[in-house]
Amino acid sequence: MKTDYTLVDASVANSIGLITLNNPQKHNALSRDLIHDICAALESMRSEEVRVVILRAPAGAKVFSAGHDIRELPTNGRDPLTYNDPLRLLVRTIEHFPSPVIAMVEGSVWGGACELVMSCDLIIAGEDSTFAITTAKLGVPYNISGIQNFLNTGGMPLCKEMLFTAQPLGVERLLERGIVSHAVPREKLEAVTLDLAGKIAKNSPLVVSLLKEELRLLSISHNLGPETFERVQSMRRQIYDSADYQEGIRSFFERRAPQFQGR
Ligand code: LCV
Repeated sequence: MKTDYTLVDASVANSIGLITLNNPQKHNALSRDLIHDICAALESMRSEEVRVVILRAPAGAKVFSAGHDIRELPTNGRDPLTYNDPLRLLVRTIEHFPSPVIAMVEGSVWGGACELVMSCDLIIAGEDSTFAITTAKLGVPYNISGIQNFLNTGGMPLCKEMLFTAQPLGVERLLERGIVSHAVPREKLEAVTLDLAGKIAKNSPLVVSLLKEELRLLSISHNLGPETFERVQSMRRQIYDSADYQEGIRSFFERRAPQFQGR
């Protein structure tokens, strides 16, 4: 199996794949290159007939992932989150991967990385981990399939709080909603995750794969009509063409709070 990636470490043992995000200098920001390596490692594991994949950051990480690489957000009037953007491709790759992907989270999770871990089939988290969906703080018009993923996972009240406040929530809030399956001390995180992965790996991979696809299809069974979708897209275009969008990104790099003007 290919294991020499630049920004992730990948290995397989006992039919369990392990992908470790490994760009600590940028807090595992979900850049095009990091996402490429994650997807390549997943494709390599598909051919290895891996039965479960664990996605993690290095042990002791302060930040699991800082979310979308803000440096890669376009500021020239292009939609920042379109169907073929790396983050969207990664979410769909995980959703369509034939075996369960477990997010083993320690540290803080930001922005699109929340959607990344929520697109995984299970989340096992350290009891000091936090989750922040930052789209409103950064001024980015999140795309509607991403919002659907948050809603399918988190439910309306918690999604509204996370999206409208853009503030980090402690893992206990996600645990009580069942978004996070287990919250454990960091020193137990690896053992609990591997134990769960082992239980899945012992079962019929054909049936587990079928169950994953059945559940995915049922979770997206309600769709928007074309006109409604286009109306939402026109709302998003007004935002990524706005001064507020530019201000949100500029404020991050200038290390100051954004001053949004509502235009
Ligand atoms: C590029 C980064 C990033 C980063 N991109 O360390 O959900 S949406 O719609 O918002 C979506 C578009 C999305 O996901 O947007 C990204 C959302 N992410 C965030 O808002 C988190 C941004 N990062 C932070 O707030 C801090 O970096 C945290 C709290 C993660 C860590 O703070 P700390 O003080 O420990 P620094 O901020 O100094 O970051 C270290 C280096 O990583 C870069 C950051 O620019 C810095 O680079 P330099 O050393 O070159 O200055 N970095 C961090 N996050 N998302 N680059």
